[in-house]
Amino acid sequence: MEISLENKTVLVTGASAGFGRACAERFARAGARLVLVGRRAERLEALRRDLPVPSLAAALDVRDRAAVERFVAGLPSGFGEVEVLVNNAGLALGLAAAQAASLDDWEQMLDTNCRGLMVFTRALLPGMVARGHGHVVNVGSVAASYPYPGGNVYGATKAFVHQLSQNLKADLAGTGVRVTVIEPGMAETEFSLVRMKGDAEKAKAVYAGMQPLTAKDVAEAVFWVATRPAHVNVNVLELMPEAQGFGPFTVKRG
Ligand code: NDP
Ligand code: 8X3
Repeated sequence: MEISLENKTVLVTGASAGFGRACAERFARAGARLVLVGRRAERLEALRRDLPVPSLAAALDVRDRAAVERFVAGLPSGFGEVEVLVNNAGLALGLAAAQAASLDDWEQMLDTNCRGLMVFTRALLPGMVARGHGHVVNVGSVAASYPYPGGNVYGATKAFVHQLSQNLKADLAGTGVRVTVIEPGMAETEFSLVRMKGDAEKAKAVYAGMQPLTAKDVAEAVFWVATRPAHVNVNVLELMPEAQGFGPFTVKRG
């Protein structure tokens, strides 16, 4: 039977924009209680006010391990028993070739996309296992599997997310706790604006002349995996715009 998330707590990281915000709205439509995490407090607060369900906004940088651990340990009653963790906060910074890329950008991607996800997961798993149910939904990317020029460390962080998700599944089999990695292709959110360091024209050009995925498309996928019957674990769900495909191998001649 499809799982009901009514009155269950769903914690979404990166809820101030894009996929995270759309996930919060989707789960709220099903009556879930929401914990909204991100750095931009006003955005989270505005979303919290708009949601028709009990929700909690937490301005938190997922890179701050101590702050995340404190936050999870201090979740108030009614929000402490997290049923679904959507590890979505993440970013790509730049498209420079490895030999020219910024090491600071690389570190920020690693700390956000990998460490942040790791700390939230580790903090919430013991409770899920003790209760005998729960679901960790990690947002990966097609960049985990298909390399492209300038993808370097971003793709590597998403390969980490893919492999960690599979290894979590290996550890958690039989505990009642499920693990899924959702791996989208191009989707129009603030992702490219962040990657292009605020250059709106460059960001818009990424989606010119094609129909990208929307945040809602991805949120539907997250919601779908989280509401499958309890005995069903969707391990990996990869989705792309119809207009996106795979590049051929490049060969530099001469
Ligand atoms: P957005 O830029 O629209 O949203 C990213 C979210 O992550 C924001 O809410 C942002 O909030 C949050 N975030 C970033 N850094 C931190 C941090 N240090 N601490 C807390 N929150 C943080 O992008 P998307 O919605 O597109 O991206 C969401 C996820 O999806 C990312 O992991 C991304 O890699 C992945 N993805 C995106 C694709 C795309 O084409 N859009 C495709 C495949 C995967 P704030 O700035 O307020 O902290
Ligand atoms: C984001 C999708 O193709 O820009 O993860 O890497 S892509």
